[in-house]
Amino acid sequence: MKIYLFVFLLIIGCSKKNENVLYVYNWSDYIDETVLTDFEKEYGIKIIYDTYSSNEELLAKLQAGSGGYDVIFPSDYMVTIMAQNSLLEELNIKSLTNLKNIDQLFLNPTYDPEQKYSIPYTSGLTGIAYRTDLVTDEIDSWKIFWNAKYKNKTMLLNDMREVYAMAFKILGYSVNDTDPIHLAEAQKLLIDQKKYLKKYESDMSKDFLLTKEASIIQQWVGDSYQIMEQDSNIAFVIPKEGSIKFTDNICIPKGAKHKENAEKFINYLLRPDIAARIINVISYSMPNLAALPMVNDEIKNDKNIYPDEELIKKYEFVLDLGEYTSTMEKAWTELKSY
Ligand code: SPD
Repeated sequence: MKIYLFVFLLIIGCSKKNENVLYVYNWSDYIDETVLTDFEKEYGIKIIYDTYSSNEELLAKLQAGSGGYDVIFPSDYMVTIMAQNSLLEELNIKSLTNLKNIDQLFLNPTYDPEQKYSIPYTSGLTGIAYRTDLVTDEIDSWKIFWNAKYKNKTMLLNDMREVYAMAFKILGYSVNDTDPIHLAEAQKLLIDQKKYLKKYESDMSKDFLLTKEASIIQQWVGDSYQIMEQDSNIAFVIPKEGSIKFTDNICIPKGAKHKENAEKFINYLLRPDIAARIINVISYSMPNLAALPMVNDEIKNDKNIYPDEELIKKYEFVLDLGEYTSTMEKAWTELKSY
């Protein structure tokens, strides 16, 4: 009898313990880690944190049914794809009392018009980070990646949509172009660029720039600013041709085992003090209006981080390309193995 009681209590104990966890899967370098430990202390919920570096990597993980995550951070177009593929839980909006802090302009976006599945987290742009002590040319265009002077010193994001967006913009097309002839033109351009490319790399390219193994990298704004803080010889520029602007979002994947904890965490991230701490560390803007007074002046006054419409008039949101995605994926696989 005693042994049954012991096993019963053990099972209850284990299941109780398991309830106090939260599996978070986020982009690399996209949180202030002290915010995570403070959440653990405040809510008594242990966070198991893991990172990825592209929307496609996140999608593949969810489609494979692996991970067991409770909170994820897909970009705009990826919210659409995931919702269409029943990969997201509907949010209990009533539990998100801090949603009031979010700028109305970011609510009910075209990629989630009823705000069923996603809450906006950050927004940003893709541009060029470079070393001012190694680059002698003035940079204002993506074309710098084809300059033979920087052979083996350039790096592009390991991200299909970002790389083709850059090529499309040089050619004068939309980042969402679906004409196979235009794709072939972009492919030719990108194959030619491989002569000068060190690697397609999203996260580590920042370290390559810091150690001077790379001189010019395609990078997202906040990630660039994170290394600019470490080295004053690094600068960031918005290319004149334009590229991708994005909103990344907080979502709960379908079948998440700790949905209530996930909603507590989302509501916590929407708190003004927490949002401000994250912005001050990651250097991406967040649509949290109530956080702004606590955001460092050099961040909130920086036009690359909080851009005006004029600066980004050639920037576009990525859209889901539907069936055409597989055509682009085939080209991307060929390009990488070229
Ligand atoms: N280190 C975090 C980078 C987040 C970039 N997300 C947006 C990707 C849009 N293609």
